[in-house]
Formats: sequence, structure tokens, C-alpha cells
Amino acid sequence: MLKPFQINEAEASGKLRELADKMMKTHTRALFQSDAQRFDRFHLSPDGLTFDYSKQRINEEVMNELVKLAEEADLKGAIESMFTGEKINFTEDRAVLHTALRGDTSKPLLHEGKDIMTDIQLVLDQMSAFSKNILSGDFAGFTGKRFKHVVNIGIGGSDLGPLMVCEALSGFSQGLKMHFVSNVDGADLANVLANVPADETLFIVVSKTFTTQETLANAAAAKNWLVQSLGNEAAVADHFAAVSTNIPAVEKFGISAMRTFGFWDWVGGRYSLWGAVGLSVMLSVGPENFKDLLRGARYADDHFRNTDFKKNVPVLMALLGIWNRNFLKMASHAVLPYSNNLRRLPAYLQQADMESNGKSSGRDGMRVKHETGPTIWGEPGTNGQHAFYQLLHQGTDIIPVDFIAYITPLSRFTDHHKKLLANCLAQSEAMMNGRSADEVRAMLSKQGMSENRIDEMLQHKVFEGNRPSNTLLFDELTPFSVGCLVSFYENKIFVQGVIWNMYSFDQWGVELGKELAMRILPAIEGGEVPPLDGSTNGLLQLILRC
Ligand code: G6Q
Repeated sequence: MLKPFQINEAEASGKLRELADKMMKTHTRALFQSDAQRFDRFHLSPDGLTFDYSKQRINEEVMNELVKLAEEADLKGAIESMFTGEKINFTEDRAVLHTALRGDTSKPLLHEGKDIMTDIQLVLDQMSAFSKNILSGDFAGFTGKRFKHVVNIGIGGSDLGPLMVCEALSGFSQGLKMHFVSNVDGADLANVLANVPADETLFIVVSKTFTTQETLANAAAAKNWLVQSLGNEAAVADHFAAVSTNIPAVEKFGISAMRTFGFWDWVGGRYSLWGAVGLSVMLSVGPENFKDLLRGARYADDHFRNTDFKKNVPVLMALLGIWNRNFLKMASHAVLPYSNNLRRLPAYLQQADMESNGKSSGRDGMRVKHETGPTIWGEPGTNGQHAFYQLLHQGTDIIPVDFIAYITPLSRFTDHHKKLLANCLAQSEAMMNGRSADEVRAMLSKQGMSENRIDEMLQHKVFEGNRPSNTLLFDELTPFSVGCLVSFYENKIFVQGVIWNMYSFDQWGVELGKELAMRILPAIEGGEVPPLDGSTNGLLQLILRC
């Protein structure tokens, strides 16, 4: 089991607090100037990628103490607890075994006396057979037409992962057009249905519980639309498939067991894209590419489980995050992929990270006395550069950044790619180096600006710099490297949860809103108004008046 751990009381933390005081007064630019080997010292290059953390506000001493902190928290033991299936999701009394979904299925893993790897392989085989039949046209629509569109209906963990990976790997598409409907705002479904022909569209209803209000409302409306469009109730059997752990509810909805793909309670929603929840990914890129995605994640898991902490990418990502959050007091973290295909990665990580570590109760059941998960956000570069990067460069808050880039271009527009990479490097350089008052003065003077005007302009053009970033530079964007990237982030989140004394795999904060919506809905539908606070009641009355 995971042991309670108090970061503030750890021996390493005392030292880290002292080091933080010193580092607050140190400019990273000076660290580069005094150490020609800094990049060599602070980057890792496992196969296919480079993780550069030399632009963080760290030195060897800081890194040593951070590793000691991980050791004090018994991170090694925690990692083994997760991979071997101990019930580390304590509040839901469940194991956390999403890593098994991408594991080597020839090696048995016992969970409650049963080899789960056999079950995992059976579902993967079922998904493969189904995907091949859809892609070949052997499974066609009710009127005999080949499927050209797939609509994934699900929300949260049953949407963001498959959506993010389908977009990331759009270059590997086998020809089906993918659509995602998640929001209970009917406009979401209506927009998709307006653009797909019923006789060529396959719907996949993805819901672990098969009780989620949004998903069931969208699935029922899609079913009605299909039956109305094709004029026959029997069409549902050909046009619907489901992914769920709640088989009776799926059957009640009208989807046969043959077209239902299962998973297990030891897979958390936001960690589920590696199994049946990834069916839309497999339909999009085909079974072989899906297997490569799993292989990439497995490679990264093996690295995480077996590599010394000092050379371990997700462990270092996590420890640097803790350094920035708990010791340098930075409250936010931006993820900036320099790949348009990864445009949904920040949204995906927002859920993965903030739903996992956005908590204030410790594993001891007490309120924590330290900072936990930061706000995670981002957009792809270069778009973000023309928008919010202003604040990243000159805002009063310092926001650490992850830059993610690929050396090999994904499109035939190779010149674009050179510009993309140049921008990525330039941004991390600018954030770290900044531009001093002396440099600004010299620059403006060279441009012929008068001394008076320079004095007026100087402060506006100064960049303090010293804004930390990581760069994850991959050789190329492939199913394998995307699997690797996502696994790194998942495992980073796990490490931070261990050190922050969190239970990272529950999400009680999501439940309250769901519960209260169910209480207000009957009133909006014309029923009795429940007791509400003044503001909520006032807004409800405005809605009811229309
Ligand atoms: C993820 C969360 C949450 C969940 C959705 C959908 O970890 O539990 O985002 O994935 O609420 O739930 P269902 O898959 O049960 O519909």
C-alpha cells in the first residue's frame, strides 16, 4: 500500500527550501554562462527522444535533493504497488492497472487470483477483428453501404483520450472519418449529425458506467435519429457498438454482446484509452498502429519502472514539477505542443492531471498543508505565441512550460516545419534568457532611438527571463512516440500524487456537480423547485420565466 508521506516534514524538503531561497536569487542565464556542460548535465536521451531540463531553475544539488525526496516517499515501493495491482485506489477500493492494458500479454499478471492479461488479449483480439471487418467493408451498414464515418459518443475519460490520439495520429488514418460527441449541449450532436449520412455511420457509445447523463442522452438521440433516417429499428444492430463495464445496461439500450467491448473497474476513466475505450483509435489508424501505440507506452512504462530516478524521464518531470510548485511556489503549468496534431493534448492532460491531483485531502484523511496539483493548460505553438505567450514572457506570475516538438516533419510542407522548430527553440530561449535593460538600451540606440524615448520605452521592452521550461524533442510523431509521450505524463502524475500524499485515482470532486444537476433538472422540466441558495434560485426563475 502507499504509505502516508508529509512533504513538509521530509528531510530533503528542509534542504530544498534552503536551496530554493538561493535559486530565487539566481538567474538560469548565469548558470549557463558558468557551466558549458549544463545541457549535457541536464538532459536525457532514451531511444527516440530527448528530454532537456537544463532551462529549469536547478543545479546538481537541487536534483540530488529532489531524488532524495522521492526516496523518502518510498517512490520505488509505490511504483511496484501500482504495477503489481495492489489496491492503491483506496477510496474506491480498486487496483490501478491501466499499465497492464499496454503490457506484454504473454506474461501473466494475477489480479484477485485471475490472469488479467488473458482477458486483455481477448478484448484486443475482439477489437482487432471488429476493426478489420469495418475497415474492409465486411461489416457494412443496414442498407449494405460501407461505413465511412465513426461517431464516438462519450465524455471525460471516455472522450478526451480517444479524441486526442485520433487527432494526433490523423496522418495514420485508414480512411474512416472520426467524429466525437461529448457535450450534453444538443448543438454538439446536431453539428455532427448534420454532416454524416445515416447509412454510412457507425456509432460507438463509450461509457464505463453506462449511467452518465450526457452520454446516455446523446446515445438515445443518435439512436432515434438513425431509426428515423433509415426507417427501421433493426438498423441499430448494424450501426451501434458499445464500450462499457456495465453489460446489462448496454443490452437494455439495445446493443448486442457481440458488439460490446468490455473493460474493468481497475481501469480509471481518464487512464482508459489503451483498451476498449481506444476502439475509435483502432478504427481510425488500424490494429497494427494501435499495437504500436501500446508498444510505445510499454517502452515508456518499462523505462519508468526500471530506470534509476536520476535518469528517469517521468520521475524527473514529476520532481521538477514539485520543485516549481512546492519550493519555487509556481501555481500553474503550461503544455505547449509544437505540433498541430497534438492540439488536444493540453485538454487531455488537464483532465489527467487536474482530476488526479487537484485535491486537498491527504492519504491520511487530513487536509494537506502543502500545495498540490497546479493549473494545467496550453495550446499548440505557434498559435499561442500570438495570444497568451505575452503573459508567459512578461506576466507577474512565472509559469513553467513543457515544449513538445518533433524533428521530422509530418506534412509535405517541410519549410513550414523548419519555421515551427525555430519558433519552438526561440521561445524556450527567450523565456530562459530574457532581455536585460542594458541589452534593450543597446538595441534601441543602434536603431537610432533618442535617449528620451529609450528611457520611456526601456521597462516595457525588458524581459526578466529565468522562466523555466522542459523540452521534449521526439524524432518523429508516430503511434509509438505518442504512446511513449502519454505514458510519461501519466507516470509523472502518479509520482506527484505519491509525493503529495494524494489518492490520485479517485475523483470525488466530479461527483458533487453531477448530483446537484440531477436535483435541479426536474425543476427546469416543470417540476417542484428544490430549496436553493438565492443566486441559483434567481437564475433558475429567469430560465423558468421563458
Ligand atoms: C475519469 C472520470 C470521468 C469519466 C466520465 C465518463 O477518470 O471518471 O471523466 O470518464 O465521467 O464516465 P463514464 O465512462 O462512466 O460515462
